[in-house]
Amino acid sequence: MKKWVFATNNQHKMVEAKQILGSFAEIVSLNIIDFYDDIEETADSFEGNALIKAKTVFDKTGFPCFADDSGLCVLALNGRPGVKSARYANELGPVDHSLNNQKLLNELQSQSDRSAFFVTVICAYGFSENPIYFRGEVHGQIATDLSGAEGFGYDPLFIPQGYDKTFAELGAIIKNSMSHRANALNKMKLHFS
Ligand code: ITT
Repeated sequence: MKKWVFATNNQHKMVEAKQILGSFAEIVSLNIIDFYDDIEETADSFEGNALIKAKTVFDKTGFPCFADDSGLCVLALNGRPGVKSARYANELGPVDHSLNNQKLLNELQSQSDRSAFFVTVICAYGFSENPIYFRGEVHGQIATDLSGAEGFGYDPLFIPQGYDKTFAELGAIIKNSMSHRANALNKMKLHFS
C-alpha cells in the first residue's frame, strides 16, 4: 500500500481522509515524520495556502506530501468566510468553531438567500516536477439554527443539497460520500491510480 504524508494539524481532516481513501493509501501524520512547526497560511486563495502547507513540509523533511486548504463560501456574504473560515470570528486568536458559527448566524439573520458551498483544494507536492491541485466542492444551504453533534467546524450549520439535515446530523458515512473533501481526495486518488 502507498504511504502518503498528510500535511495537516487538523485531526478531523485526518480521520475523514483515512475513511475516504480507505485501502488506497496509508495516511501518515506530521508527527511520524518529526514535523511539529506551525505553518502560517498567508495566501489569499485556497490554492495558495494548500501550496504553502505542502511545500513547507516537503522543503523541511524531503517527504512528498499533500495538504488540504478548505473553507465555507456564503453567497450572500460575497464568498466569506472563504479562505478565512478557520479564524472568521477571531482573526488573530485561536480557532473557535462555536464563535464562528454564531457569527455566521448573526451575519445571515436578515438574509433570505442562505446558499453556500464548502471548498477543499488539495495540493500534492514532491510527487512530480510541479505541484498538483485537486479541487472539490459541495453545495447547499446554511441552516437557521445549529443541529447535530458529528463532524467539526461549520458542519452543524451546513445542509447539503438534496437533504434536510446538517452534515453534523447526517454523520461521517454520508458526509464522506459527498463532501468537498471527498470530491477533492477522490480526484487525487484517480490521478495516482
Ligand atoms: P490544517 O491547515 O492544519 O490542515 P486547519 O483546520 O487550519 O487545518 P484550514 O486552514 O483549511 O484548516 O481551515 C479550515 C476551516 O474551514 C476549518 O477550521 C473549518 O472552520 C472550516 N472547514 C473546512 N472543512 C470543513 C468541514 O469539512 N466541515 C466543517 N467545516 C470545515
